[in-house]
Amino acid sequence: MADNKIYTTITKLANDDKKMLAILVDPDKQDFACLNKTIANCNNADVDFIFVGGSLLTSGDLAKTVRFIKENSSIPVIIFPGSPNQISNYADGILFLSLISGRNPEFLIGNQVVAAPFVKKANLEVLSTGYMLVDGGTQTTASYVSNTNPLPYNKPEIAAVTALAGEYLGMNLIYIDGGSGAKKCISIEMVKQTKALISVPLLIGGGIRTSQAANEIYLAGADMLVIGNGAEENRSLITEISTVKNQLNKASVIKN
Ligand code: 1GP
Repeated sequence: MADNKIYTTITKLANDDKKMLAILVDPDKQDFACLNKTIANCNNADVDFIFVGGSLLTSGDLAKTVRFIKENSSIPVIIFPGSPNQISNYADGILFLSLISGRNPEFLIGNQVVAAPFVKKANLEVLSTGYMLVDGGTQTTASYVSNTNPLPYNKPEIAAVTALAGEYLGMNLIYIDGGSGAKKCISIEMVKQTKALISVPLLIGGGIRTSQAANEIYLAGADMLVIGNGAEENRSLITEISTVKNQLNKASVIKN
């Protein structure tokens, strides 16, 4: 059975008020030349995790992508699956997601039952994650494919209690996501209210395209940011957000 190395690292950093950065690679969106550049950027910056996955894979090959990253980087690779067939034993871990913002039983428990035996065989570290989609101003593939309504953007209190319910159900991480390519990032108020209510680490993603937005979301209480499209559109973003993260982490050492 896989150990709990990744979760131990995440909780230790979050408890020490240290911020983390994950870069999301969607195998459909990056060919290997492009992926090579992304990996180099991650290796040269201070990226904590590389997530791999997509709501719907049409052309990309998840297993080959994971393997290529593992051959070229020592950054832990975590699968962020859109479906039960996105599993690879070359990864270090997997976000075992339940889409708790939605009311579609297939994405709450059905797909998880299908995936469970394959995850066990792959010997991956399993990170139980309450996953919440929030309306980011455009319909995302994730909400379309999962056939769920995202949480309303301006209802931070619903997000906060949904996250709390996820924690009470035993989920070890909460991930609030505007979805890939969201027009608006998750609101500061939503991050603040959720962080105030839960005690497990909080991941925020979707539509983060500037280091300023990253800084604000970190300060509001996110423990980890997940950046996908922004890093593909602007090659310097990984370094810029990693610098912001390191500045905040230095400041937290001084504060403590
Ligand atoms: C999507 O949170 C991730 O699930 C990343 O979103 O691609 O918009 O950065 P972006």
